[in-house]
Amino acid sequence: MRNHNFYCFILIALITFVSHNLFAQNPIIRDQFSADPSARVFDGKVYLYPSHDILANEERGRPGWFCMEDYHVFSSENLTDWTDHGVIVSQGNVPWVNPKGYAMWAPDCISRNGKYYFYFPAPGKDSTYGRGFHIGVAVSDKPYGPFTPQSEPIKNVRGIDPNVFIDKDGQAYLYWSARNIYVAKLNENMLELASEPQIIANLPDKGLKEGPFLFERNGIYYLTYPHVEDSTERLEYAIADNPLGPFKMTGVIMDEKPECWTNHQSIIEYKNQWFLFYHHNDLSPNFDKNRSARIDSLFFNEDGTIQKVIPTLRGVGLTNASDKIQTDRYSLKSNEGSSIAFIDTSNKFGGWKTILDNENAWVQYNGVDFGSNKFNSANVKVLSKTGGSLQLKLDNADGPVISEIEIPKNSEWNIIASPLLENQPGVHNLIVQLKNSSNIEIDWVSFK
Ligand code: FUB
Repeated sequence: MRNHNFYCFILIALITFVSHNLFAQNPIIRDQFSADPSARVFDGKVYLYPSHDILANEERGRPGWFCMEDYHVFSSENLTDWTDHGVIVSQGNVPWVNPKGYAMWAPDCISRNGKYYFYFPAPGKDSTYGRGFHIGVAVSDKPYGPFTPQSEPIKNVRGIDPNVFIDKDGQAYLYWSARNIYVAKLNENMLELASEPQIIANLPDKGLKEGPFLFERNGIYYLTYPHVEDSTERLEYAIADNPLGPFKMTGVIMDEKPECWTNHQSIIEYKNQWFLFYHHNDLSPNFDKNRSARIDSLFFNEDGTIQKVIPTLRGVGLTNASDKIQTDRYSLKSNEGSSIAFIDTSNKFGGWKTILDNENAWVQYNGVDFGSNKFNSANVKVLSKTGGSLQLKLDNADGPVISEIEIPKNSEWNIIASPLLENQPGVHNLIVQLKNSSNIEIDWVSFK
Protein backbone atom coordinates (compact mmCIF):
# COMPACT_ATOMS: atom_id res chain seq x y z
CA MET A 1 0.00 0.00 0.00
CA ARG A 2 2.85 2.35 0.88
CA ASN A 3 4.45 1.56 -2.46
CA HIS A 4 1.19 2.20 -4.25
CA ASN A 5 0.87 5.65 -2.58
CA PHE A 6 4.46 6.42 -3.38
CA TYR A 7 4.03 5.61 -7.09
CA CYS A 8 0.76 7.59 -7.18
CA PHE A 9 2.65 10.58 -5.73
CA ILE A 10 5.43 10.26 -8.35
CA LEU A 11 2.85 9.99 -11.13
CA ILE A 12 0.95 13.07 -9.92
CA ALA A 13 4.21 14.98 -9.52
CA LEU A 14 5.22 14.02 -13.06
CA ILE A 15 1.85 15.01 -14.52
CA THR A 16 2.00 18.31 -12.63
CA PHE A 17 5.53 18.92 -13.83
CA VAL A 18 4.70 18.09 -17.44
CA SER A 19 1.50 20.13 -17.51
CA HIS A 20 3.26 23.13 -15.97
CA ASN A 21 6.18 22.93 -18.35
CA LEU A 22 5.09 25.21 -21.13
CA PHE A 23 6.28 25.95 -24.63
CA ALA A 24 9.08 27.77 -26.37
CA GLN A 25 8.68 30.40 -29.11
CA ASN A 26 6.05 33.16 -29.37
CA PRO A 27 3.67 33.36 -27.70
CA ILE A 28 5.55 32.01 -24.70
CA ILE A 29 2.51 30.93 -22.65
CA ARG A 30 0.10 28.78 -24.61
CA ASP A 31 -2.35 27.26 -22.17
CA GLN A 32 -3.95 30.55 -21.08
CA PHE A 33 -3.88 34.23 -22.05
CA SER A 34 -1.05 36.36 -20.60
CA ALA A 35 -1.01 40.11 -21.32
CA ASP A 36 1.08 43.09 -20.11
CA PRO A 37 4.17 40.97 -19.35
CA SER A 38 6.36 42.43 -16.59
CA ALA A 39 9.57 40.42 -16.51
CA ARG A 40 12.07 40.54 -13.64
CA VAL A 41 15.31 38.71 -12.91
CA PHE A 42 15.32 37.34 -9.35
CA ASP A 43 17.92 34.86 -8.06
CA GLY A 44 19.25 34.10 -11.55
CA LYS A 45 15.82 33.22 -12.97
CA VAL A 46 13.37 35.23 -15.03
CA TYR A 47 9.98 35.74 -13.39
CA LEU A 48 7.07 36.88 -15.48
CA TYR A 49 4.14 38.76 -13.93
CA PRO A 50 1.53 39.22 -16.67
CA SER A 51 -2.10 40.14 -16.42
CA HIS A 52 -4.43 37.23 -17.07
CA ASP A 53 -7.05 37.87 -19.74
CA ILE A 54 -10.12 35.65 -19.72
CA LEU A 55 -13.21 35.86 -21.88
CA ALA A 56 -16.04 37.95 -20.39
CA ASN A 57 -19.58 36.62 -20.53
CA GLU A 58 -22.97 37.58 -19.08
CA GLU A 59 -21.91 36.27 -15.63
CA ARG A 60 -18.45 37.80 -15.49
CA GLY A 61 -17.15 41.16 -16.65
CA ARG A 62 -18.44 43.06 -19.65
CA PRO A 63 -18.63 41.09 -22.92
CA GLY A 64 -16.44 42.70 -25.57
CA TRP A 65 -14.10 44.30 -22.99
CA PHE A 66 -11.04 43.30 -20.93
CA CYS A 67 -11.82 40.74 -18.26
CA MET A 68 -9.23 39.78 -15.62
CA GLU A 69 -9.85 38.28 -12.20
CA ASP A 70 -6.40 37.14 -11.00
CA TYR A 71 -2.67 37.00 -11.61
CA HIS A 72 -0.36 34.03 -12.19
CA VAL A 73 3.44 34.15 -12.00
CA PHE A 74 5.69 32.14 -14.31
CA SER A 75 9.41 31.46 -14.16
CA SER A 76 12.08 30.25 -16.55
CA GLU A 77 15.82 29.74 -16.61
CA ASN A 78 16.12 29.55 -20.39
CA LEU A 79 13.21 31.75 -21.59
CA THR A 80 11.96 28.64 -23.35
CA ASP A 81 10.44 26.39 -20.69
CA TRP A 82 8.08 28.31 -18.42
CA THR A 83 6.76 27.03 -15.11
CA ASP A 84 3.36 28.31 -14.03
CA HIS A 85 3.42 28.85 -10.25
CA GLY A 86 -0.34 29.39 -10.20
CA VAL A 87 -2.51 32.23 -8.94
CA ILE A 88 -0.76 34.73 -6.64
CA VAL A 89 -3.45 37.41 -6.20
CA SER A 90 -7.09 37.43 -7.18
CA GLN A 91 -9.91 39.97 -6.98
CA GLY A 92 -11.59 37.87 -4.30
CA ASN A 93 -8.65 37.91 -1.88
CA VAL A 94 -7.78 41.62 -1.73
CA PRO A 95 -9.80 43.38 1.00
CA TRP A 96 -10.24 46.70 -0.87
CA VAL A 97 -10.84 45.34 -4.41
CA ASN A 98 -14.25 44.97 -6.04
CA PRO A 99 -14.65 41.16 -6.12
CA LYS A 100 -16.80 41.48 -9.24
CA GLY A 101 -14.62 44.10 -10.96
CA TYR A 102 -12.77 41.74 -13.37
CA ALA A 103 -10.25 44.54 -13.90
CA MET A 104 -6.96 43.31 -12.42
CA TRP A 105 -4.92 45.16 -15.04
CA ALA A 106 -1.18 45.31 -15.75
CA PRO A 107 1.00 44.52 -12.67
CA ASP A 108 4.68 44.70 -11.72
CA CYS A 109 6.89 43.16 -9.06
CA ILE A 110 10.14 44.26 -7.43
CA SER A 111 12.42 42.91 -4.76
CA ARG A 112 13.85 44.84 -1.80
CA ASN A 113 15.65 43.56 1.31
CA GLY A 114 14.62 39.96 0.67
CA LYS A 115 10.93 40.76 0.18
CA TYR A 116 8.93 40.82 -3.05
CA TYR A 117 6.42 43.61 -3.67
CA PHE A 118 3.71 42.93 -6.24
CA TYR A 119 1.91 46.08 -7.49
CA PHE A 120 -1.43 45.84 -9.27
CA PRO A 121 -4.25 48.18 -10.33
CA ALA A 122 -7.91 47.42 -9.64
CA PRO A 123 -11.18 49.23 -8.92
CA GLY A 124 -12.23 49.65 -5.26
CA LYS A 125 -15.03 47.60 -3.76
CA ASP A 126 -17.45 50.47 -2.92
CA SER A 127 -18.17 54.18 -3.29
CA THR A 128 -15.70 55.15 -0.54
CA TYR A 129 -12.98 54.39 -3.10
CA GLY A 130 -14.61 56.49 -5.86
CA ARG A 131 -14.62 55.51 -9.51
CA GLY A 132 -11.60 54.31 -11.43
CA PHE A 133 -8.48 52.41 -10.50
CA HIS A 134 -6.32 52.35 -7.38
CA ILE A 135 -2.97 50.63 -7.04
CA GLY A 136 -2.41 47.98 -4.39
CA VAL A 137 0.58 46.03 -3.13
CA ALA A 138 0.92 42.38 -2.07
CA VAL A 139 4.06 41.24 -0.25
CA SER A 140 5.88 37.90 -0.20
CA ASP A 141 9.13 36.32 0.94
CA LYS A 142 9.45 34.57 -2.42
CA PRO A 143 9.05 35.79 -6.01
CA TYR A 144 6.36 33.17 -6.60
CA GLY A 145 4.39 33.82 -3.41
CA PRO A 146 2.39 33.29 -1.37
CA PHE A 147 1.67 37.04 -1.54
CA THR A 148 -0.26 38.84 1.20
CA PRO A 149 -2.24 41.82 -0.08
CA GLN A 150 -2.22 45.06 1.93
CA SER A 151 -5.62 45.96 3.32
CA GLU A 152 -5.79 49.33 1.50
CA PRO A 153 -4.44 50.65 -1.82
CA ILE A 154 -1.53 53.13 -1.92
CA LYS A 155 -2.79 56.57 -0.83
CA ASN A 156 -2.72 59.47 -3.27
CA VAL A 157 -2.44 57.31 -6.41
CA ARG A 158 -5.24 56.93 -8.97
CA GLY A 159 -4.47 55.09 -12.18
CA ILE A 160 -3.27 51.90 -13.83
CA ASP A 161 -0.12 50.09 -14.95
CA PRO A 162 2.18 50.45 -11.91
CA ASN A 163 5.90 50.10 -12.50
CA VAL A 164 8.56 50.29 -9.80
CA PHE A 165 12.22 51.20 -10.19
CA ILE A 166 14.89 51.25 -7.47
CA ASP A 167 17.83 53.50 -8.26
CA LYS A 168 21.47 52.83 -7.33
CA ASP A 169 21.16 55.10 -4.28
CA GLY A 170 18.30 52.92 -2.96
CA GLN A 171 15.51 55.41 -3.72
CA ALA A 172 12.44 53.66 -5.13
CA TYR A 173 10.06 55.28 -7.62
CA LEU A 174 6.52 54.34 -8.59
CA TYR A 175 5.40 55.10 -12.15
CA TRP A 176 1.82 54.68 -13.32
CA SER A 177 -0.55 55.99 -15.95
CA ALA A 178 -3.82 57.89 -16.02
CA ARG A 179 -3.77 59.13 -19.63
CA ASN A 180 -0.47 60.84 -18.72
CA ILE A 181 2.42 59.07 -17.07
CA TYR A 182 3.03 59.92 -13.41
CA VAL A 183 5.92 59.35 -11.04
CA ALA A 184 6.40 59.66 -7.28
CA LYS A 185 9.06 58.52 -4.83
CA LEU A 186 8.23 55.53 -2.65
CA ASN A 187 9.01 55.22 1.03
CA GLU A 188 11.59 52.71 2.20
CA ASN A 189 8.68 50.38 3.14
CA MET A 190 7.62 50.32 -0.56
CA LEU A 191 3.99 50.78 0.49
CA GLU A 192 3.52 54.58 0.62
CA LEU A 193 4.41 57.56 -1.51
CA ALA A 194 7.27 59.72 -0.29
CA SER A 195 6.57 62.63 -2.65
CA GLU A 196 3.69 64.24 -4.49
CA PRO A 197 2.85 62.59 -7.83
CA GLN A 198 4.12 64.54 -10.82
CA ILE A 199 3.28 64.22 -14.51
CA ILE A 200 6.24 63.28 -16.67
CA ALA A 201 6.60 66.17 -19.08
CA ASN A 202 7.76 66.27 -22.71
CA LEU A 203 6.06 63.02 -23.77
CA PRO A 204 3.78 63.24 -26.83
CA ASP A 205 0.69 65.38 -26.05
CA LYS A 206 -1.70 63.67 -28.39
CA GLY A 207 -2.80 60.02 -28.10
CA LEU A 208 -3.07 57.72 -25.11
CA LYS A 209 0.14 56.94 -23.22
CA GLU A 210 0.17 54.12 -20.65
CA GLY A 211 2.18 51.12 -19.43
CA PRO A 212 5.35 52.88 -18.16
CA PHE A 213 8.41 50.69 -17.64
CA LEU A 214 11.64 52.33 -16.55
CA PHE A 215 15.12 50.81 -16.58
CA GLU A 216 18.67 52.14 -16.37
CA ARG A 217 21.67 51.24 -18.53
CA ASN A 218 25.08 52.95 -18.43
CA GLY A 219 23.68 55.97 -16.59
CA ILE A 220 20.82 56.48 -19.08
CA TYR A 221 17.29 56.18 -17.64
CA TYR A 222 14.93 54.76 -20.26
CA LEU A 223 11.23 55.40 -19.77
CA THR A 224 9.40 53.06 -22.14
CA TYR A 225 5.65 53.27 -22.75
CA PRO A 226 2.94 52.33 -25.27
CA HIS A 227 1.54 55.35 -27.13
CA VAL A 228 -1.16 55.74 -29.75
CA GLU A 229 0.59 57.92 -32.32
CA ASP A 230 -1.70 56.82 -35.13
CA SER A 231 -4.39 54.17 -34.63
CA THR A 232 -3.06 51.49 -32.22
CA GLU A 233 -0.35 51.41 -29.56
CA ARG A 234 3.31 51.39 -30.51
CA LEU A 235 6.19 51.11 -28.03
CA GLU A 236 8.21 54.28 -27.56
CA TYR A 237 10.92 55.45 -25.21
CA ALA A 238 12.22 58.66 -23.71
CA ILE A 239 15.55 59.11 -21.94
CA ALA A 240 16.81 61.15 -18.99
CA ASP A 241 19.83 61.26 -16.69
CA ASN A 242 17.75 60.57 -13.59
CA PRO A 243 14.49 58.76 -12.76
CA LEU A 244 12.42 61.96 -12.48
CA GLY A 245 13.53 63.50 -15.76
CA PRO A 246 13.28 65.78 -17.62
CA PHE A 247 12.84 63.05 -20.25
CA LYS A 248 13.35 63.48 -23.98
CA MET A 249 11.22 61.40 -26.37
CA THR A 250 13.88 59.45 -28.26
CA GLY A 251 12.43 56.74 -30.48
CA VAL A 252 10.13 53.85 -31.29
CA ILE A 253 10.96 50.37 -29.98
CA MET A 254 8.19 48.51 -31.80
CA ASP A 255 5.84 49.78 -34.50
CA GLU A 256 2.11 49.47 -34.06
CA LYS A 257 0.55 46.12 -34.90
CA PRO A 258 -2.93 46.77 -36.28
CA GLU A 259 -4.38 43.37 -35.24
CA CYS A 260 -3.99 44.19 -31.53
CA TRP A 261 -4.90 47.66 -30.24
CA THR A 262 -2.82 47.45 -27.06
CA ASN A 263 0.81 46.63 -26.54
CA HIS A 264 2.66 46.61 -23.23
CA GLN A 265 6.36 46.06 -22.59
CA SER A 266 9.09 45.29 -20.10
CA ILE A 267 12.81 45.12 -20.80
CA ILE A 268 15.42 43.07 -18.95
CA GLU A 269 19.02 42.00 -19.35
CA TYR A 270 19.50 38.28 -18.78
CA LYS A 271 22.68 36.27 -19.36
CA ASN A 272 24.28 39.21 -21.21
CA GLN A 273 21.41 39.72 -23.64
CA TRP A 274 18.63 42.30 -23.52
CA PHE A 275 15.06 41.15 -24.10
CA LEU A 276 11.81 42.90 -24.89
CA PHE A 277 8.68 41.31 -23.43
CA TYR A 278 5.45 42.50 -25.09
CA HIS A 279 2.10 41.09 -26.09
CA HIS A 280 0.01 40.27 -29.15
CA ASN A 281 -3.30 38.50 -29.73
CA ASP A 282 -1.81 35.32 -31.24
CA LEU A 283 -4.27 32.95 -29.56
CA SER A 284 -7.28 35.16 -30.20
CA PRO A 285 -6.93 36.64 -33.69
CA ASN A 286 -10.52 37.91 -33.77
CA PHE A 287 -10.65 39.51 -30.31
CA ASP A 288 -7.73 41.65 -29.19
CA LYS A 289 -8.67 41.75 -25.48
CA ASN A 290 -7.38 38.18 -25.08
CA ARG A 291 -3.66 38.62 -25.43
CA SER A 292 -0.48 36.56 -25.13
CA ALA A 293 3.03 37.42 -23.97
CA ARG A 294 5.92 37.32 -26.39
CA ILE A 295 9.70 37.86 -26.19
CA ASP A 296 12.17 39.11 -28.77
CA SER A 297 15.81 40.14 -28.39
CA LEU A 298 16.59 43.84 -28.06
CA PHE A 299 19.79 45.59 -29.10
CA PHE A 300 21.32 48.99 -28.35
CA ASN A 301 23.33 51.20 -30.66
CA GLU A 302 26.75 52.50 -29.58
CA ASP A 303 25.19 55.80 -28.48
CA GLY A 304 22.70 54.04 -26.19
CA THR A 305 19.68 54.41 -28.48
CA ILE A 306 17.50 51.33 -28.87
CA GLN A 307 17.26 49.50 -32.19
CA LYS A 308 13.71 48.88 -33.36
CA VAL A 309 12.50 45.36 -32.53
CA ILE A 310 10.77 43.49 -35.35
CA PRO A 311 8.21 41.14 -33.77
CA THR A 312 8.78 37.45 -34.59
CA LEU A 313 6.95 34.18 -34.04
CA ARG A 314 10.24 32.35 -33.43
CA GLY A 315 11.00 34.43 -30.35
CA VAL A 316 14.19 33.64 -28.46
CA GLY A 317 16.21 30.73 -27.13
CA LEU A 318 17.49 27.50 -28.60
CA THR A 319 15.29 24.47 -29.23
CA ASN A 320 16.76 21.02 -28.65
CA ALA A 321 16.76 18.90 -31.80
CA SER A 322 15.04 16.12 -29.82
CA ASP A 323 12.13 18.43 -28.84
CA LYS A 324 9.04 18.85 -30.97
CA ILE A 325 10.19 21.71 -33.19
CA GLN A 326 7.13 23.79 -34.00
CA THR A 327 7.95 25.04 -37.49
CA ASP A 328 4.80 27.18 -37.45
CA ARG A 329 6.86 29.49 -35.15
CA TYR A 330 9.14 30.10 -38.12
CA SER A 331 12.00 32.59 -38.45
CA LEU A 332 11.58 32.95 -42.22
CA LYS A 333 9.30 31.46 -44.84
CA SER A 334 8.96 31.43 -48.61
CA ASN A 335 6.74 34.15 -50.08
CA GLU A 336 4.60 31.60 -51.89
CA GLY A 337 3.02 28.37 -50.70
CA SER A 338 3.75 28.50 -46.97
CA SER A 339 1.30 29.54 -44.27
CA ILE A 340 0.20 28.74 -40.74
CA ALA A 341 -3.21 27.92 -39.30
CA PHE A 342 -4.67 26.68 -36.02
CA ILE A 343 -4.68 22.86 -35.82
CA ASP A 344 -8.17 22.98 -34.32
CA THR A 345 -10.02 26.24 -34.81
CA SER A 346 -12.42 25.36 -31.99
CA ASN A 347 -9.51 25.03 -29.51
CA LYS A 348 -6.90 27.66 -30.25
CA PHE A 349 -4.81 26.60 -27.25
CA GLY A 350 -4.12 23.42 -29.27
CA GLY A 351 -1.52 25.34 -31.30
CA TRP A 352 -0.72 25.83 -34.97
CA LYS A 353 0.39 23.85 -38.01
CA THR A 354 2.53 24.77 -41.01
CA ILE A 355 0.96 24.31 -44.44
CA LEU A 356 3.21 23.88 -47.49
CA ASP A 357 1.27 23.74 -50.75
CA ASN A 358 3.53 24.98 -53.53
CA GLU A 359 6.53 23.23 -55.09
CA ASN A 360 9.71 24.29 -53.22
CA ALA A 361 7.76 26.23 -50.56
CA TRP A 362 9.69 26.30 -47.27
CA VAL A 363 9.83 27.45 -43.69
CA GLN A 364 13.01 28.13 -41.72
CA TYR A 365 13.26 27.67 -37.96
CA ASN A 366 16.42 29.15 -36.45
CA GLY A 367 18.38 27.98 -33.44
CA VAL A 368 18.00 24.19 -33.33
CA ASP A 369 20.57 22.67 -31.00
CA PHE A 370 21.84 19.25 -32.13
CA GLY A 371 24.47 19.32 -29.37
CA SER A 372 27.13 16.64 -29.78
CA ASN A 373 24.52 13.90 -30.09
CA LYS A 374 24.28 11.41 -32.90
CA PHE A 375 20.81 11.43 -34.39
CA ASN A 376 19.61 8.56 -36.58
CA SER A 377 16.25 9.72 -37.77
CA ALA A 378 13.96 12.67 -38.35
CA ASN A 379 10.36 12.34 -37.22
CA VAL A 380 7.63 14.59 -38.60
CA LYS A 381 4.01 14.77 -37.51
CA VAL A 382 2.17 15.39 -40.77
CA LEU A 383 -1.13 15.18 -42.54
CA SER A 384 -1.32 15.16 -46.34
CA LYS A 385 -4.40 14.67 -48.47
CA THR A 386 -2.21 14.50 -51.59
CA GLY A 387 0.90 12.70 -50.36
CA GLY A 388 4.26 14.21 -51.29
CA SER A 389 7.82 14.58 -50.12
CA LEU A 390 9.72 16.88 -47.81
CA GLN A 391 13.39 17.73 -47.57
CA LEU A 392 15.02 18.80 -44.33
CA LYS A 393 18.03 21.07 -44.80
CA LEU A 394 20.40 22.80 -42.43
CA ASP A 395 21.41 26.46 -42.19
CA ASN A 396 19.83 27.88 -45.39
CA ALA A 397 18.04 26.91 -48.58
CA ASP A 398 21.38 25.91 -50.16
CA GLY A 399 22.55 24.05 -47.08
CA PRO A 400 23.02 20.27 -46.78
CA VAL A 401 19.98 18.00 -47.11
CA ILE A 402 19.87 15.88 -43.95
CA SER A 403 16.70 13.93 -44.68
CA GLU A 404 14.33 13.10 -47.55
CA ILE A 405 10.90 12.18 -46.25
CA GLU A 406 8.17 10.50 -48.28
CA ILE A 407 4.76 11.42 -46.91
CA PRO A 408 1.93 9.00 -47.75
CA LYS A 409 -1.53 10.27 -48.62
CA ASN A 410 -3.56 10.32 -45.41
CA SER A 411 -6.37 12.35 -43.93
CA GLU A 412 -5.25 11.65 -40.33
CA TRP A 413 -2.20 13.01 -38.50
CA ASN A 414 0.72 10.55 -38.66
CA ILE A 415 4.27 10.48 -37.37
CA ILE A 416 6.63 9.55 -40.19
CA ALA A 417 10.23 8.59 -39.46
CA SER A 418 13.00 8.90 -42.01
CA PRO A 419 16.75 8.16 -41.71
CA LEU A 420 19.20 11.02 -41.33
CA LEU A 421 21.62 11.30 -44.24
CA GLU A 422 24.20 13.13 -42.18
CA ASN A 423 24.82 14.30 -38.64
CA GLN A 424 25.92 17.85 -37.93
CA PRO A 425 26.54 18.69 -34.29
CA GLY A 426 25.97 22.17 -32.88
CA VAL A 427 23.36 24.84 -33.48
CA HIS A 428 21.74 25.11 -36.92
CA ASN A 429 18.78 26.64 -38.68
CA LEU A 430 16.35 23.99 -39.89
CA ILE A 431 14.65 24.34 -43.28
CA VAL A 432 11.62 22.22 -44.18
CA GLN A 433 10.93 22.31 -47.91
CA LEU A 434 8.25 20.77 -50.11
CA LYS A 435 9.78 18.91 -53.02
CA ASN A 436 6.85 18.60 -55.40
CA SER A 437 3.52 20.17 -56.02
CA SER A 438 1.40 18.76 -53.20
CA ASN A 439 -0.15 19.78 -49.90
CA ILE A 440 1.51 18.82 -46.61
CA GLU A 441 0.53 20.04 -43.15
CA ILE A 442 3.21 19.80 -40.47
CA ASP A 443 2.61 19.84 -36.73
CA TRP A 444 6.24 19.39 -35.66
CA VAL A 445 9.64 17.94 -36.56
CA SER A 446 11.87 16.10 -34.10
CA PHE A 447 15.16 14.21 -34.23
CA LYS A 448 15.81 10.83 -32.62
O1 FUB B 1 -4.49 44.93 -19.75
C1 FUB B 1 -5.34 46.01 -19.58
C2 FUB B 1 -4.71 47.26 -20.08
O2 FUB B 1 -4.44 47.14 -21.47
C3 FUB B 1 -3.35 47.53 -19.48
O3 FUB B 1 -3.40 47.96 -18.18
C4 FUB B 1 -2.83 48.48 -20.50
O4 FUB B 1 -1.47 48.74 -20.38
C5 FUB B 1 -3.21 47.78 -21.77
O5 FUB B 1 -2.30 46.79 -22.13
